[in-house]
Amino acid sequence: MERAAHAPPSEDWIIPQAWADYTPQEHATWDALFARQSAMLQGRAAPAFLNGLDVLKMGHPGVPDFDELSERLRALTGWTVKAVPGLVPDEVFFRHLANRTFVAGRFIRTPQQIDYLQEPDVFHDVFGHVPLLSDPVFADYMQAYGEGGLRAGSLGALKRLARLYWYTVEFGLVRQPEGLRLYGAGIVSSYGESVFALDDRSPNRLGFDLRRVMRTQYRIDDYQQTYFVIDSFEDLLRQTLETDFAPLYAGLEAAPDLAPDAVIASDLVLSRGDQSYAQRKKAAL
Ligand code: HBI
Ligand code: FE
Repeated sequence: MERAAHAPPSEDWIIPQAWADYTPQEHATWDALFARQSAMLQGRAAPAFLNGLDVLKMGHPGVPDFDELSERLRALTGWTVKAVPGLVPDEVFFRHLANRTFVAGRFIRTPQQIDYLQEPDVFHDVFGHVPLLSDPVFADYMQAYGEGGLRAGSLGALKRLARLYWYTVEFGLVRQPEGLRLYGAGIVSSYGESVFALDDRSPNRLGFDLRRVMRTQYRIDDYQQTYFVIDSFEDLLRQTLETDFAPLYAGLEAAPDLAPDAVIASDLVLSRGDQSYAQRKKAAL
């Protein structure tokens, strides 16, 4: 008999967080990750991110209770946080974003996975993604992204939107007067990549350009080979709201995809990496 596909818990995939079910070890894992990351991100993460940690009282001991977190967040930008079993179908994800609901995994990594895990756990989703949802401009960007996703429809467009999400929401850098700062959730929730993305000589750091990002492939299993730098969240939101995506997608059909480590003539190159990380990693094995 065919194994039943993983049936969704409900139409919107939302499940109870069951906060009371977290074990003392799971709370301790959150506390250890929070203490290490929030300390090392001072002077590294964008001020809006650090401000989000404060106003949402994320330093409170233990895994955040999504209902409490949502009350604070809703008062600031209308966003709420709901629990889901893990990654949900794009269409479901976009619909939640369009409704200002951020869906977060409730599980937390084991102590053995403290440095890296591939699928998003509650530390990646809540520590990584939620603080910036307290920033009104970024909150608008995330909703606009969700609405764009619902309009995307065709697979080709979904691929390009996924790249936009990847190189901004997950792995974006922002230019501040004092220098480059981190804002992507995949970076700020990772100790190693929070160092690598700003300090290492290996990756390229290129000025953000919507068309360029939508042509650029990405890897999901290791540090990024290129980071894109926005001038501000206002600029990112403006580009997203002002772009008519239909002709943009049509124009991109003729443009070949670019490899994750590519640099092309039209790029605004803030720093060109030597891509030495992969070699160093192999040598270290
Ligand atoms: N589901 N829970 C969850 N979290 C995500 O970040 C997520 C997702 N589904 C799809 C997805 N992200 C990406 O494909 C986005 O580009 C849509
Ligand atoms: Fe994420």
